[in-house]
Amino acid sequence: MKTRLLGFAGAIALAAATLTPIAPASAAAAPDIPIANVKAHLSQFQSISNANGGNRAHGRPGYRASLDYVKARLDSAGYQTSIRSFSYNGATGYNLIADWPGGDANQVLMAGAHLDSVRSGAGINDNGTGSAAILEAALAVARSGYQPTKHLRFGWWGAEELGLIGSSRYVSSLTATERSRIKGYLNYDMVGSPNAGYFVYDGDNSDGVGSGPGPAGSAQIESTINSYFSGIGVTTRGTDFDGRSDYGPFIRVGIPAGGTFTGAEGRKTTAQAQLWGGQAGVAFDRCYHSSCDTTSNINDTALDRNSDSIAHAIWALSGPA
Ligand code: DPN
Ligand code: ZN
Ligand code: CA
Repeated sequence: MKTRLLGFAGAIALAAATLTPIAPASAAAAPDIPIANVKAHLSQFQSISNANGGNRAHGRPGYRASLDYVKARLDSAGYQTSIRSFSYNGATGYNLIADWPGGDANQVLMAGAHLDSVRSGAGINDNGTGSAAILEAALAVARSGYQPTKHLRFGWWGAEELGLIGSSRYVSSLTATERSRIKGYLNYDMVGSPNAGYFVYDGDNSDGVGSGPGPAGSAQIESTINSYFSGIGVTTRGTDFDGRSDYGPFIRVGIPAGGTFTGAEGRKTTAQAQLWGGQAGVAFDRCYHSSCDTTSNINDTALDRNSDSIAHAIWALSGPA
């Protein structure tokens, strides 16, 4: 036995060395999110729409079928899922909440996307993309066996298109204590626009215009997302918390929020086309809220980059502080 020859001082030194961590604790790296998997979910949403009267809207069978699809994938990956129903406009709506077992229940990181479409079409960019991307990020958590410091929760919202109904109902269902446990909310609504911009919610109001800064902590979310994009050489621009998506109910109660967006009916400027490519003077999504928002209405590069940014944000924000 070598230790017998070390003597007292040597044995202490060996014990100290054994107790010294080999490397400082650091967050595990986020996996690459396979774009093919995200697109497979979009194909499923398209098929669901086709089989259910051409949409996935609140109160229509295509909405519930979309929810059942997402829930089944999460259940088989080991998530604890629950369907929260609500009633709106004479119809039953549903949110889907999925919790990844483990992590600190007092520190919750949440990611969400609206799962409903408008009645005019399948809603593949708006918002099959956000729904599919966070689903695939959730499945990547399960595949990698990631055990984050924070507790992870995902939400798919109903009836966003009718005025952020599902997300509002969810937030108002929480007690003050439950709200205070949510340390961050990441929102993904339209992340594959065909004439894509790379927008990140302007948590710190660094541009000084539009809505003010988000709740404290929103700036950190924004910079975490921006660090992913700068690492792949993509310049982002801020987009205001103008209340048009499901982060609205969260920031109203003081929950820090962030996320990405690739543009809706607004037109890409010349400066933006120089920055990102695509067509100046054309809408980011020409099929916004129309019947042509199908699986053909997707910019794969934008969807891929945004999906990877979601994994990056989830891993970075849920790991050791
Ligand atoms: N909330 C989107 C819609 O469902 O119509 C549009 C939108 C998304 C606008 C994100 C701004 C930011
Ligand atoms: Zn929409
Ligand atoms: Ca601003």
